[in-house]
Amino acid sequence: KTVLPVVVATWHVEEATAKAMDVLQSGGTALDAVEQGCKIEEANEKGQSVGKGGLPDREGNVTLDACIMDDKGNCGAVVYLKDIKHAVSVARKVMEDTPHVMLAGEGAKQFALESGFEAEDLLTEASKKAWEKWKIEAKYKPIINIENHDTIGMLAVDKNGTISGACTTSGLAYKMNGRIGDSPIIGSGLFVDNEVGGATATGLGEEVVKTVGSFLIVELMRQGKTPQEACEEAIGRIVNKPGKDYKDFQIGYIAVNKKGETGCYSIHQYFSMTKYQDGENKQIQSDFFNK
Ligand code: SD4
Repeated sequence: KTVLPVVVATWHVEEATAKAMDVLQSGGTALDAVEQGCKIEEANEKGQSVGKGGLPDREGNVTLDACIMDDKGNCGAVVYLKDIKHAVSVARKVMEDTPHVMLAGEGAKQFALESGFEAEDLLTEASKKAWEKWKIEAKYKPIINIENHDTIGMLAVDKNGTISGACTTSGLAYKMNGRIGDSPIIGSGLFVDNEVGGATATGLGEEVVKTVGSFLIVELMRQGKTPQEACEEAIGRIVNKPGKDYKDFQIGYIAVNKKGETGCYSIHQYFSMTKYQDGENKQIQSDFFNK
């Protein structure tokens, strides 16, 4: 049974995984595949947690976080990027065209504009309305599983076992101005090691950062765990922390290894992974801890 190539992504994003698989099958690299796949969701205005149409921070700013990592261990990231919807492509440019790994805010935007990206208002009418409604009570509480479509983290393994990954988000809705999550942090929201596999995260970023979740999953796979076992252990590190009330927040992890085996696990129900493998592109409901 053919298991390579394979593309996996967080949540229900079949269009994005189809795009990535298409890139792989037409001879593109795993890096091209994850970038092109993520761009589908960044351009989708209906998705209120990625790219254009993302929900703003509590002051009304839409700020994007993204990162990308290739099979050679190169990586690039942008944080607090305003007005440029394809944050994942800017992250790739940071990786390929600068001596740095991460650019933030004004500097990231300036670099994007100089690289030919177009500025546009990312706050859509629908997101503006949602924010105005939120302001009436202005209670900050991340809601678990807002919808089945959220931050996108994507991993692709080409037919030769070459792995790349990307992660892109507008972060948590109504976050404090200036807040950065896990999604652009290499090792937290995403990690790829071409010897072993890759992992990516969605959910309450603060908790992913505290446990360096994606790096942890890749290291567990290096020690012999399957992607599924590694995701479960990484969720275990979060839910078993003393005094942590995991009942109030969601985290979902997905992982793939070099052979094309995949896994996913979350704290609560309703997390899902989209997987394109062996001619089938489908959403898989994730098993979860809190039963
Ligand atoms: C963050 N992990 O900024 C992101 C948000 C997210 O589904 O995944 N939302 O913390």
